[in-house]
Amino acid sequence: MTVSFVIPCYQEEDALAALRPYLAQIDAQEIVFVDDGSTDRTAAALADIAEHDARVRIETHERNRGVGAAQRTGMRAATGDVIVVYDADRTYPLEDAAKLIAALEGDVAIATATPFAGGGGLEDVPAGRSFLSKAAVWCYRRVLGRRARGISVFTCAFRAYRGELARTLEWRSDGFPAAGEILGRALLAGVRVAEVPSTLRRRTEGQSKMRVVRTSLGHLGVLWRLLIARLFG
Ligand SMILES: Nc1nc2c(ncn2[C@@H]2O[C@H](COP(=O)(O)OP(=O)(O)O)[C@@H](O)[C@H]2O)c(=O)[nH]1
Ligand SMILES: [Mg+2]
Repeated sequence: MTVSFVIPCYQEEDALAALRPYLAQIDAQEIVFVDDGSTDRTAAALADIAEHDARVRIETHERNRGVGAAQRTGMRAATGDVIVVYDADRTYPLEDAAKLIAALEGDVAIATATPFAGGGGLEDVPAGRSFLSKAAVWCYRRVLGRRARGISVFTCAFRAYRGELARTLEWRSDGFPAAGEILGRALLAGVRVAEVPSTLRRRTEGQSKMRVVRTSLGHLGVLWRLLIARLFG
Protein backbone atom coordinates (compact mmCIF):
# COMPACT_ATOMS: atom_id res chain seq x y z
CA MET A 1 0.00 0.00 0.00
CA THR A 2 1.38 3.40 -1.00
CA VAL A 3 0.68 6.59 0.92
CA SER A 4 0.64 10.17 -0.37
CA PHE A 5 0.52 13.21 1.88
CA VAL A 6 -1.14 16.38 0.57
CA ILE A 7 -0.12 19.57 2.37
CA PRO A 8 -1.78 22.85 1.25
CA CYS A 9 0.37 25.90 1.90
CA TYR A 10 -0.43 29.57 1.72
CA GLN A 11 2.08 32.07 3.13
CA GLU A 12 3.67 29.34 5.23
CA GLU A 13 7.39 30.19 5.18
CA ASP A 14 7.56 30.08 9.00
CA ALA A 15 5.46 26.94 9.40
CA LEU A 16 7.47 25.16 6.67
CA ALA A 17 10.75 25.95 8.44
CA ALA A 18 9.27 24.41 11.58
CA LEU A 19 7.77 21.44 9.69
CA ARG A 20 11.03 20.55 7.99
CA PRO A 21 12.67 18.53 10.79
CA TYR A 22 9.49 16.44 11.00
CA LEU A 23 9.37 15.45 7.32
CA ALA A 24 11.54 12.40 7.96
CA GLN A 25 8.80 11.12 10.28
CA ILE A 26 6.25 11.16 7.48
CA ASP A 27 5.74 7.54 6.51
CA ALA A 28 4.75 8.07 2.87
CA GLN A 29 6.07 7.45 -0.63
CA GLU A 30 4.97 10.88 -1.86
CA ILE A 31 4.45 14.29 -0.27
CA VAL A 32 2.51 16.73 -2.46
CA PHE A 33 2.81 20.34 -1.33
CA VAL A 34 0.37 22.75 -2.95
CA ASP A 35 1.66 26.31 -2.98
CA ASP A 36 -1.49 28.30 -3.40
CA GLY A 37 -0.11 31.52 -4.88
CA SER A 38 1.97 32.43 -1.84
CA THR A 39 3.81 35.74 -2.09
CA ASP A 40 6.17 35.18 0.86
CA ARG A 41 9.13 32.76 0.76
CA THR A 42 6.93 29.64 0.67
CA ALA A 43 7.99 28.76 -2.90
CA ALA A 44 11.69 29.01 -2.03
CA ALA A 45 11.19 26.98 1.15
CA LEU A 46 9.37 24.26 -0.83
CA ALA A 47 12.00 24.17 -3.56
CA ASP A 48 14.66 23.69 -0.92
CA ILE A 49 12.67 20.94 0.79
CA ALA A 50 12.17 19.15 -2.56
CA GLU A 51 15.87 19.30 -3.28
CA HIS A 52 16.59 17.30 -0.13
CA ASP A 53 13.66 14.88 -0.23
CA ALA A 54 12.94 12.89 -3.40
CA ARG A 55 9.41 12.10 -2.22
CA VAL A 56 8.38 15.74 -2.42
CA ARG A 57 6.35 17.10 -5.34
CA ILE A 58 5.22 20.69 -5.64
CA GLU A 59 1.99 21.85 -7.29
CA THR A 60 1.63 25.59 -7.73
CA HIS A 61 -1.35 27.87 -8.23
CA GLU A 62 -0.47 31.12 -10.00
CA ARG A 63 -2.77 33.02 -7.68
CA ASN A 64 -4.36 32.30 -4.32
CA ARG A 65 -7.46 30.16 -4.85
CA GLY A 66 -8.12 28.90 -1.33
CA VAL A 67 -7.49 25.81 0.72
CA GLY A 68 -10.38 23.84 -0.83
CA ALA A 69 -8.99 24.42 -4.32
CA ALA A 70 -5.52 23.51 -3.09
CA GLN A 71 -6.83 20.23 -1.67
CA ARG A 72 -8.50 19.48 -4.99
CA THR A 73 -5.25 20.07 -6.87
CA GLY A 74 -3.26 18.02 -4.39
CA MET A 75 -5.68 15.11 -4.22
CA ARG A 76 -5.93 14.90 -8.02
CA ALA A 77 -2.14 14.93 -8.31
CA ALA A 78 -1.49 12.40 -5.55
CA THR A 79 -0.92 8.83 -6.73
CA GLY A 80 -1.07 6.87 -3.44
CA ASP A 81 -3.50 4.09 -2.52
CA VAL A 82 -4.15 6.28 0.52
CA ILE A 83 -4.08 10.08 0.63
CA VAL A 84 -3.53 11.89 3.91
CA VAL A 85 -4.36 15.60 3.98
CA TYR A 86 -2.30 17.44 6.58
CA ASP A 87 -2.04 21.11 7.58
CA ALA A 88 1.33 22.78 7.14
CA ASP A 89 1.05 24.34 10.61
CA ARG A 90 1.22 20.93 12.38
CA THR A 91 -1.71 21.78 14.62
CA TYR A 92 -2.60 18.08 14.78
CA PRO A 93 0.10 15.59 15.85
CA LEU A 94 1.78 14.06 12.81
CA GLU A 95 1.91 10.65 14.49
CA ASP A 96 -1.89 10.45 14.38
CA ALA A 97 -1.69 10.04 10.59
CA ALA A 98 -0.87 6.35 11.14
CA LYS A 99 -4.09 5.98 13.16
CA LEU A 100 -6.10 7.59 10.36
CA ILE A 101 -4.58 5.22 7.82
CA ALA A 102 -5.25 2.22 10.08
CA ALA A 103 -8.89 3.33 10.40
CA LEU A 104 -9.39 2.75 6.65
CA GLU A 105 -10.37 -0.87 7.20
CA GLY A 106 -13.21 -2.84 5.66
CA ASP A 107 -15.38 -0.49 3.64
CA VAL A 108 -14.30 2.68 5.50
CA ALA A 109 -13.09 5.07 2.78
CA ILE A 110 -12.55 8.27 4.77
CA ALA A 111 -11.08 8.60 8.26
CA THR A 112 -11.19 12.02 9.85
CA ALA A 113 -9.38 13.26 12.92
CA THR A 114 -11.67 14.73 15.56
CA PRO A 115 -11.02 16.77 18.68
CA PHE A 116 -14.64 16.27 19.77
CA ALA A 117 -14.88 12.52 20.42
CA GLY A 118 -13.45 10.05 22.91
CA GLY A 119 -9.89 10.96 23.85
CA GLY A 120 -9.56 13.88 21.41
CA GLY A 121 -9.24 17.45 22.61
CA LEU A 122 -8.37 21.08 22.11
CA GLU A 123 -5.29 22.70 23.62
CA ASP A 124 -5.07 26.45 23.79
CA VAL A 125 -7.49 26.86 20.87
CA PRO A 126 -9.50 30.12 21.02
CA ALA A 127 -12.98 29.50 22.43
CA GLY A 128 -14.55 31.23 19.42
CA ARG A 129 -12.98 28.69 17.08
CA SER A 130 -14.25 25.66 18.94
CA PHE A 131 -17.68 27.28 19.24
CA LEU A 132 -17.80 27.75 15.46
CA SER A 133 -16.72 24.17 14.81
CA LYS A 134 -19.39 22.86 17.16
CA ALA A 135 -22.04 25.11 15.64
CA ALA A 136 -21.05 23.73 12.23
CA VAL A 137 -21.43 20.16 13.51
CA TRP A 138 -24.92 20.97 14.75
CA CYS A 139 -25.92 22.41 11.35
CA TYR A 140 -24.37 19.63 9.26
CA ARG A 141 -26.04 16.98 11.37
CA ARG A 142 -29.44 18.65 10.99
CA VAL A 143 -29.03 18.87 7.22
CA LEU A 144 -27.62 15.38 6.68
CA GLY A 145 -29.90 13.53 9.08
CA ARG A 146 -29.24 9.89 9.90
CA ARG A 147 -26.34 9.69 7.44
CA ALA A 148 -24.28 11.93 9.76
CA ARG A 149 -24.93 9.80 12.81
CA GLY A 150 -21.81 9.47 14.93
CA ILE A 151 -19.89 12.21 13.13
CA SER A 152 -18.56 14.80 15.59
CA VAL A 153 -16.65 17.16 13.30
CA PHE A 154 -17.02 18.53 9.76
CA THR A 155 -14.42 21.29 9.70
CA CYS A 156 -11.27 19.28 10.31
CA ALA A 157 -9.15 18.78 7.18
CA PHE A 158 -6.77 16.22 8.72
CA ARG A 159 -8.06 13.04 7.12
CA ALA A 160 -7.06 9.86 5.34
CA TYR A 161 -8.89 8.97 2.12
CA ARG A 162 -8.77 5.91 -0.06
CA GLY A 163 -6.95 7.23 -3.10
CA GLU A 164 -9.41 5.87 -5.67
CA LEU A 165 -12.26 7.70 -3.91
CA ALA A 166 -10.28 10.90 -3.29
CA ARG A 167 -9.36 11.27 -6.95
CA THR A 168 -13.03 11.15 -7.98
CA LEU A 169 -14.53 13.34 -5.23
CA GLU A 170 -16.06 16.55 -6.47
CA TRP A 171 -16.88 19.67 -4.51
CA ARG A 172 -17.53 23.30 -5.35
CA SER A 173 -16.13 25.17 -2.39
CA ASP A 174 -12.62 26.54 -2.92
CA GLY A 175 -12.16 27.75 0.64
CA PHE A 176 -12.28 26.32 4.15
CA PRO A 177 -15.92 25.09 3.82
CA ALA A 178 -14.59 22.43 1.43
CA ALA A 179 -13.87 20.26 4.48
CA GLY A 180 -17.59 20.18 5.28
CA GLU A 181 -18.66 19.84 1.67
CA ILE A 182 -16.36 16.89 0.99
CA LEU A 183 -17.56 15.01 4.06
CA GLY A 184 -21.22 15.93 3.56
CA ARG A 185 -21.28 14.84 -0.06
CA ALA A 186 -19.47 11.62 0.76
CA LEU A 187 -21.94 10.79 3.55
CA LEU A 188 -24.89 11.48 1.25
CA ALA A 189 -23.33 9.15 -1.31
CA GLY A 190 -23.19 6.41 1.33
CA VAL A 191 -19.42 6.47 1.85
CA ARG A 192 -18.41 4.99 5.20
CA VAL A 193 -16.55 7.43 7.42
CA ALA A 194 -14.59 6.66 10.59
CA GLU A 195 -13.34 9.08 13.22
CA VAL A 196 -10.03 9.04 15.06
CA PRO A 197 -9.68 11.13 18.22
CA SER A 198 -6.81 13.63 18.02
CA THR A 199 -5.72 16.83 19.72
CA LEU A 200 -5.89 20.20 17.97
CA ARG A 201 -3.33 22.70 19.31
CA ARG A 202 -2.88 26.39 18.76
CA ARG A 203 -0.62 27.31 15.86
CA THR A 204 2.90 28.27 16.97
CA GLU A 205 4.29 29.72 13.72
CA GLY A 206 2.66 31.99 11.16
CA GLN A 207 -0.99 32.94 11.24
CA SER A 208 -4.35 31.36 10.54
CA LYS A 209 -5.80 32.31 7.14
CA MET A 210 -9.32 31.41 8.22
CA ARG A 211 -11.72 34.36 8.04
CA VAL A 212 -14.66 33.73 10.32
CA VAL A 213 -17.43 35.61 8.50
CA ARG A 214 -16.41 34.49 5.04
CA THR A 215 -15.99 30.87 6.12
CA SER A 216 -19.29 30.83 8.02
CA LEU A 217 -21.16 32.18 5.00
CA GLY A 218 -19.42 29.61 2.84
CA HIS A 219 -20.58 26.82 5.15
CA LEU A 220 -24.15 28.12 4.90
CA GLY A 221 -23.91 27.86 1.11
CA VAL A 222 -22.57 24.31 1.39
CA LEU A 223 -25.34 23.36 3.84
CA TRP A 224 -27.94 24.70 1.43
CA ARG A 225 -26.51 22.67 -1.46
CA LEU A 226 -26.35 19.55 0.70
CA LEU A 227 -29.95 20.02 1.75
CA ILE A 228 -31.05 20.30 -1.87
CA ALA A 229 -28.99 17.21 -2.73
CA ARG A 230 -30.49 15.27 0.15
CA LEU A 231 -34.06 16.22 -0.72
CA PHE A 232 -33.94 16.08 -4.50
CA GLY A 233 -30.56 14.55 -5.40
N1 LIG B 1 -3.41 26.21 -0.45
C1 LIG B 1 -3.95 26.99 0.48
N2 LIG B 1 -3.77 26.61 1.70
C2 LIG B 1 -4.30 27.38 2.63
C3 LIG B 1 -5.02 28.56 2.36
N3 LIG B 1 -5.41 29.05 3.52
C4 LIG B 1 -4.93 28.21 4.43
N4 LIG B 1 -4.26 27.21 3.89
C5 LIG B 1 -3.57 26.09 4.49
O1 LIG B 1 -4.52 25.29 5.15
C6 LIG B 1 -4.00 24.87 6.38
C7 LIG B 1 -4.88 25.39 7.48
O2 LIG B 1 -4.95 26.79 7.38
P1 LIG B 1 -4.92 27.74 8.64
O3 LIG B 1 -4.68 29.10 8.10
O4 LIG B 1 -3.98 27.23 9.66
O5 LIG B 1 -6.41 27.68 9.14
P2 LIG B 1 -6.97 27.18 10.53
O6 LIG B 1 -6.13 26.00 10.95
O7 LIG B 1 -8.39 26.82 10.26
O8 LIG B 1 -6.81 28.33 11.45
C8 LIG B 1 -2.55 25.38 6.43
O9 LIG B 1 -1.72 24.36 5.93
C9 LIG B 1 -2.59 26.55 5.49
O10 LIG B 1 -1.35 26.83 4.88
C10 LIG B 1 -5.19 28.94 1.03
O11 LIG B 1 -5.78 29.95 0.68
N5 LIG B 1 -4.63 28.10 0.12
MG1 LIG C 1 -4.22 25.96 11.30
